[in-house]
Amino acid sequence: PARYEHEVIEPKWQRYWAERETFKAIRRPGKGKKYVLDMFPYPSGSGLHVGHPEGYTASDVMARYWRMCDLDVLHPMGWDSFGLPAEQHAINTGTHPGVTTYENIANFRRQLKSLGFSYDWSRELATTDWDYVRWTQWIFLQLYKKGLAEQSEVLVNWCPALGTVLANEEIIDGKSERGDHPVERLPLRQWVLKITKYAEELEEDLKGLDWPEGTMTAQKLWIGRSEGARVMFPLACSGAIPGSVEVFTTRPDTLMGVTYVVLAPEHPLVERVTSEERRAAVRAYVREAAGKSDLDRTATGKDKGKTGVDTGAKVVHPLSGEELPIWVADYVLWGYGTGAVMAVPAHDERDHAFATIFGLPIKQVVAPDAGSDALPVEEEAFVGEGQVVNSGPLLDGQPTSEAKKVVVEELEKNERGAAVVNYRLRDWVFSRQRYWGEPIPIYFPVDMADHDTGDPRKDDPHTIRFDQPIPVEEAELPLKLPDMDNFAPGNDPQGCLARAKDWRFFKKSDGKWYARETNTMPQWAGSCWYYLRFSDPTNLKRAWGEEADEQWLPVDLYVGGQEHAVLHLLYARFWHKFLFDLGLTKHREPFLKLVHQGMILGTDGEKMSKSRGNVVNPDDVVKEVGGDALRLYEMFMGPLEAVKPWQTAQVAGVVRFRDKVFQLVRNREMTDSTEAMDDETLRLMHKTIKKVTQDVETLSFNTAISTMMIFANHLASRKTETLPRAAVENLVLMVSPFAPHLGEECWEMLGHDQSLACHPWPRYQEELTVDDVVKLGVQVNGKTRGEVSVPADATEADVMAAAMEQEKVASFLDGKRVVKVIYVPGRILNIVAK
Ligand code: ANZ
Repeated sequence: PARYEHEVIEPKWQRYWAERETFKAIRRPGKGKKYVLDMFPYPSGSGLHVGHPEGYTASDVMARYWRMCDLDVLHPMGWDSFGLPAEQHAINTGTHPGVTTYENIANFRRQLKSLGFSYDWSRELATTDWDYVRWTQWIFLQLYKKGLAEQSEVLVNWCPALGTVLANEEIIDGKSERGDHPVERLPLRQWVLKITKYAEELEEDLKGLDWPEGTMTAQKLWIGRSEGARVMFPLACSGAIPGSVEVFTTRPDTLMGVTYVVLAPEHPLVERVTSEERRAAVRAYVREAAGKSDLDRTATGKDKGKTGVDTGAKVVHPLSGEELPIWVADYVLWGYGTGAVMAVPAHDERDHAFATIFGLPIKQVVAPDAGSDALPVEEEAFVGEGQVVNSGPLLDGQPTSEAKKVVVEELEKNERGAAVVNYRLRDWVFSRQRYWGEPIPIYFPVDMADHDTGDPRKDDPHTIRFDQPIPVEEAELPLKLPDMDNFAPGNDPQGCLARAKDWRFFKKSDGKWYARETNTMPQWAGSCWYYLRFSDPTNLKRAWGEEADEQWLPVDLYVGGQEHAVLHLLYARFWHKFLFDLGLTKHREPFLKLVHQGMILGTDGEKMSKSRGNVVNPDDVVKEVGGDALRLYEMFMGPLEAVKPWQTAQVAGVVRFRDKVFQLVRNREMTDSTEAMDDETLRLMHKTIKKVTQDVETLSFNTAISTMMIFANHLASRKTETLPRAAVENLVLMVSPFAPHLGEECWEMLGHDQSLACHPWPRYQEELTVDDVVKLGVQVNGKTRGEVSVPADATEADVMAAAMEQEKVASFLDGKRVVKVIYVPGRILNIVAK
């Protein structure tokens, strides 16, 4: 028998789909829709790796399945094509990053097409396309106009090796996530997006999403909501300096245990309050602290000695009136809360370590509940909850939660504090000093020392007025990158674009000089809204239209890697909420259901990497066994979310299955006669349809495939020349989302002249999916009250559930407690109830 010639059959169907635009997304009146989205790839120079087709096949199975369920499906693909690797390559080779980027895209596109994904290719986009950049810049301008994009001098994470500023999210253990280079803290003028304005919504709206638990938790932790209070400690400098130290605390119940307060070294009060004798010591300390990372500063553990200095100044305790010393210490961070804390050494580990080193008093105000084995507070902080002690008649004896409320009420009454919610989330440092990114569409006036003859392009003396930003006119977008020969960042922290002087400086009709912003956007920008553009990719007048938003948004299923749990998914949600507030989308959240595919490891169980030499190249697999086999294999490897090793021997297994289906259709005659459909085949067919349908609905693709394998084996084992047509056709239809080329080829051989892409998905009859159905009498306290039909091998729990569905049985049990159940399979169910 002729073999399944994948090298001929697969390109044939790929051409067929392309020519007929089989997967063009169109909304029909009265039909439901599904928007199925993959996290679009960064088109790297090395092409697809086998991890890509895993998620892409999963989403493609769903897209194809939903089309067969008569739904309108939007399944697009594009390229997240700004970013460092292309730029690094450009720095190394001198080739413009745009050139390499579009070459890589062509290669990725070829590879994806060889796998038969049912994308609507007419919607393809790249974040580097100028007509896409135009709208990314436009959204930035909207953020700017609403006060959500602003400049600020921030202590940034400057990575000298990469020549750029990195977001906190891009740093792991004090090193850059990319390249593992050291990172320093440095003040720099930056553009910052005020994501913190959306902290509450970002946290709150997670509730309605069908996302993996771990990802929701990661986002929650990142947002870091904590409830507490702000407390004012007035300065006690005998009226010389008015003002107070304001702290944020999550434990207002411990207020009477405060023995000192601490300012972060960056706190503006430090200079003001420090006494003359202490000035030199405090200044030296502040200078030293500036070089340390937040991580080093907050590290806990016995070996991490706390450092600090006394300012010599004092505050007044807001309730007791006692005077307490003000210290400066770097374990208090200037970007969190108010940058100052009230120290309660008896009940906070960091304060305890600090007080122990500097001999500050430790005052217990919370007693553990009886039976606790907590050490005395002199030895170890008791951080748990309990009962208030040593805090006066108002508070003593109160449990922690109650005491928190009482203290806050008391503070509010005296105008010394209030309840507040605090978030760990920081604003998003949005500028990068790199070439290959979207230019930030802002410019600034230039003051020339001698305005008439000066030319800033010739380095004539000038000052750029960064304090007077001007947005580029929307009609002038996109603001394109200048051509350059050298893309290296260099050591000007204004970035490499600062060297493109002819681009940077320009004269307007007012005869004055202006300077463009030379920072570019971070790579995350383009992926913040690409799913919106897919709904309306060729719109020249707007980023996307209202109708497109109504037709396709939100994304119903989003498939992609877990590494994006926090960054991309949080940034995109932030932009989406902003766009929602502008009225540009009617949906509060962009991605309703999210699924992460598990990582595919090498055969050795190690992460695939060039250095280990265990990388499987999808091109090789396609060449050898075809795209369908790769798709089938990746879906058969195990549960989608699981981490799993590549096993070449198992590829042979799915190839045998594919060939078996092909040979069934090719070599046997089909008959419509009902006699050919014996009872066993009929029941197995309905069971298979039911199981495969349920498995696809829950993305349990590996068990769907094994169910189809059993059915294919059953059909192949029949010795007859002829096979029941319905059985074979249903098998072909069900296999087609997984192996679409095979599906189409078989469908054609079966005599159909149209693609099966939108053919109705097979249906099953429930009664034919159970083997032997038996009827059982149901008794309540010995009297027959109903009858249920259940499979002969039903468990007691199944039968009970079926019985409870009977209104009559349920009504006799109403208000009673079931004390015993007697179940005789095949005979009777007796429920004893009181
Ligand atoms: C007094 C206190 C007593 C505290 C106690 C804890 C236990 P989360 O939950 O993470 O929000 N804190 C506040 N601002 C800080 C800053 N800028 N740098 C370092 N630490 C800071 O943590 C809030 C708690 O962390 C606050 O509550 C404060 O210490 C400290 F028995 O105040 B607590």
